[in-house]
Amino acid sequence: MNKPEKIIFATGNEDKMKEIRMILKDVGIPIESLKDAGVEVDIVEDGKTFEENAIIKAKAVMEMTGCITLADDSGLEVDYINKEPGIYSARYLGRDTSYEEKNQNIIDRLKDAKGDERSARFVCVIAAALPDGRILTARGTIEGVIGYEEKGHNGFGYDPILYVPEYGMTTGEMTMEDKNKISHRGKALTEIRRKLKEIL
Ligand code: ITT
Repeated sequence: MNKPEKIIFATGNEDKMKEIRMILKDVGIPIESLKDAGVEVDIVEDGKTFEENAIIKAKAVMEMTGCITLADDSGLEVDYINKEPGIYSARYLGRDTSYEEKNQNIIDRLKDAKGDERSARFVCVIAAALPDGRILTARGTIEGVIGYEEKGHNGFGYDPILYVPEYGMTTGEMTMEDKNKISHRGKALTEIRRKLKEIL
């Protein structure tokens, strides 16, 4: 396949896009967000898994633009509450509810959970939809425990409550550079990049 002119990343989440740009900065192909590409679309994420939702987003934008399109579906799984909020992470308690409230709500729901019972992880699935119909996917996770209070002002979303014991801090206390080296998104992007390299 000829080297593509550009790759579209089908996300409307600017915080994700910042991390993605940093991780993919040396691929040598311009990466455009939906905004950069002038694509306005409201995609219904009605899949039952991160994989299904990532594929739905990537395919919809590839079909609209004819370009190779990547999409990220990600979220927080908290074991004590049956892996909630999971694929509903962005919609948990309503899209417009602040993350301060969402995070506090999760901390409150874990008030009786001790030690290992507080285990949780971020999951990220990246899908790539190619104009010839091929679909690739890659999954990355980062394991941690839910903290007893929010910590850190870096990152976004649920970062202040995922404490990573190995690093002695939450992902919200890490610099973006450090988070990207070990994060669910960093791992999934590295893997999808490897898979794309094999065929481009
Ligand atoms: P797009 O669908 O437009 O990409 P979105 O924010 O709706 O944006 P998702 O449906 O994949 O994306 O929801 C992901 C949510 O999971 C995100 O809004 C955060 O609440 C949470 N999340 C994902 N990655 C995260 C991270 O690295 N740090 C903190 N929270 C994260």
